[in-house]
Amino acid sequence: MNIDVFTLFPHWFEWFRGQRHVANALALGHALECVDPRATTPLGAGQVDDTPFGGGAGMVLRVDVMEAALRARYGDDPVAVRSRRRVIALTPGGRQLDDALASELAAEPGLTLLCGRYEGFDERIVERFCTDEVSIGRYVLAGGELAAMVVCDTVLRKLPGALGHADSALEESFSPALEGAPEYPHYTRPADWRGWTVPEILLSGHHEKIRLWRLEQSRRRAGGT
Ligand code: 6GU
Repeated sequence: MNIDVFTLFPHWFEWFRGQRHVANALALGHALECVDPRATTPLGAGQVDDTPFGGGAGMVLRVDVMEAALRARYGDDPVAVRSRRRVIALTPGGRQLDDALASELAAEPGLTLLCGRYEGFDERIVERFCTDEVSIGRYVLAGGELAAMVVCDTVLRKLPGALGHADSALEESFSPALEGAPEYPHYTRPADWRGWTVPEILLSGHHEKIRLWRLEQSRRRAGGT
């Protein structure tokens, strides 16, 4: 998997790249690279955005600037790039990210994430260059960078080998293995702390009963029973 993040703040991702599961994924041969549209802007003085037609607050990322950045990266018309690669605009009003979308994206060979700033993108960027619009929730962030990190985090941890334990990403909250429900509760030592004891079943060594108990707990958390 190779992920390209188009952002005006590439250095923000240096911290993210150091996270254990991200570093693991990169060591396995996956790539996470940042592209700064300011580096290839056809405008003077590093300009990348402009005031909105029709008036209003804020600045809008220009379509010519994003075209130049995408062309420089992929050596092709961005309109053609999107027919061979998932190109995602991070927007507050996009398709809401969930476990199913994360799994779908994790199956792609490559992802391009476009981070908007200020008032966001000129709509032609989204309409002509992108395959998807993704949001991480119904609230507004100052820019797409944190959302892009959230997408990268949940996608990269699904790649084989990114987590320490191979099964960690299989049976977790919202996964098909748990019927889309939240995960069951976990406990560790001490088995008794201030009289707060651990459910006895977990100490029984009875694997099948434990499996069924966990599934029931998970269903209960989903509001089932
Ligand atoms: Cl993807 N971008 C911004 N700016 N705000 C958001 C978001 C994305 N998802 C939720 N809020």
